[in-house]
Amino acid sequence: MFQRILVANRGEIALRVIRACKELGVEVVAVYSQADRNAPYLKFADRAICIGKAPSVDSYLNIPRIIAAAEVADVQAIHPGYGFLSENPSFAEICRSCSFEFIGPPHEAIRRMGLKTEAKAVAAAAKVQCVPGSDGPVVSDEDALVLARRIGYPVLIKAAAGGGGKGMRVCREEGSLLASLQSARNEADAAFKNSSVYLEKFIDRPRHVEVQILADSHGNVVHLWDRDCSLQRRHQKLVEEAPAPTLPLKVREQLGDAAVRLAKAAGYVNAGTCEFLVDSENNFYFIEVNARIQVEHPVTEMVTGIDLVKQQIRVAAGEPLPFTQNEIKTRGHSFECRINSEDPDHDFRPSAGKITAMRIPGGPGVRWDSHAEVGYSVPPNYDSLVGKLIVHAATRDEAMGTMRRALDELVIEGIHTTIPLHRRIFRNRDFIEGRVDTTWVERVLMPAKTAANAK
Ligand code: MV4
Repeated sequence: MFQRILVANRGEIALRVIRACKELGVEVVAVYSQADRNAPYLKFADRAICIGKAPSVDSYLNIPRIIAAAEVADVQAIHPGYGFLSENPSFAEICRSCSFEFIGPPHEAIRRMGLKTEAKAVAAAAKVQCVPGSDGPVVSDEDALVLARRIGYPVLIKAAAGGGGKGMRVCREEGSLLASLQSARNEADAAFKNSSVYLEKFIDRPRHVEVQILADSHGNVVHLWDRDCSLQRRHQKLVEEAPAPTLPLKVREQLGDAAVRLAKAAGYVNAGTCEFLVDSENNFYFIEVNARIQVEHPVTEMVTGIDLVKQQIRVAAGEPLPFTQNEIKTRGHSFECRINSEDPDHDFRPSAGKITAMRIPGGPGVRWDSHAEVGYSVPPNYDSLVGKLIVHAATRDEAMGTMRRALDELVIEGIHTTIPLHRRIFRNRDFIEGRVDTTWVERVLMPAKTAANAK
């Protein structure tokens, strides 16, 4: 096992990794930007090193400064958390060439999975069903017109280097295809410096189901079952749950098998996620791989009893997985609410500032993963996650009740948060009965105000 690890991240996930290191008896070095110099979690690390000014490009995205901190602190490994440099193949490669173990997949796997067209090709080779579409990037306008006609409208244009919905365009008829193609290419080029796009059949109102996988460096790959992350707004997830509700066990087993085949074909090591779209008839289609630990990993931890961050560290240290697929069962049901410092009444505008009062819920089946405390100021420079409220109970119904109760106990004052919205969601009939998809928040829960339906 490593003697000392550096955490190249901030906030909630930095604290989550620090906690895992402590439990493993591994020393842990935190890095921070000037905006985070008073962050309370830094005191839990054995050492904290300032790496630069508040803007991410000067700190959490600055590879030379992070490598310098790792050299100074003499660590053996670097955990990238999520976001920032976590899926940057160059960073993973530089870590390894500087003799720091990167606690994540091999850089080759990150690079390959970073291109959705490549990921789909690996999936197809592993006999994993993908959304019907162009096999690879669209090479010309003529190519696009022929392909779209073959796929059938509506089609979705996606950026090969994309993620989070950037560079995505729905196209409903041939007449608008070439203009949509051009605007998708422009957006992709601006966002990812890569204008490559591909086509897919547009799936109507899909659910977003993902499978957690874990692979060691000895060729063992297992899945830790599924999560449903359909409840989102503008590609920002609001609630996640495990297991995916309404999916028959048979389909869940097929999803898990597909994810393992894909991970094996990709030469994947460490923790990762295979994302699928599920249609109204429970057909599932692979769309992309997330080559990192995800924000919503706790719901999987609650139902499987496996600490994913500790497992990431053990696998990176060369240890084999301590369980086989048959030993991984899910027990009960888990929900997570992402509590953001945003004002849902004003288009989710970020609400930075000082937390003046706080009450953290407790009791049976409640977990609170957060770096925030009273007196902590949420800086305006980074994402707005202030905490994750996670519950676990024997059934989905009971977990709903636990979450409603925990949300009612939770108090955060001084900043606007999404807590009132989460309370509404857990009292909503459609949500309670599992009748939601990726368009539901914007379509049903909070339809955009127009002149006609304002007030
Ligand atoms: C789709 C889709 C419908 N049909 N692909 C959005 C971001 C990217 N990760 C994939 N996304 C989608 N791909 C086809 N062929 C609908 C979405 C989508 C979505 C997917 C997952 C979670 C939330 C979403 C919200 C809107 C659209």
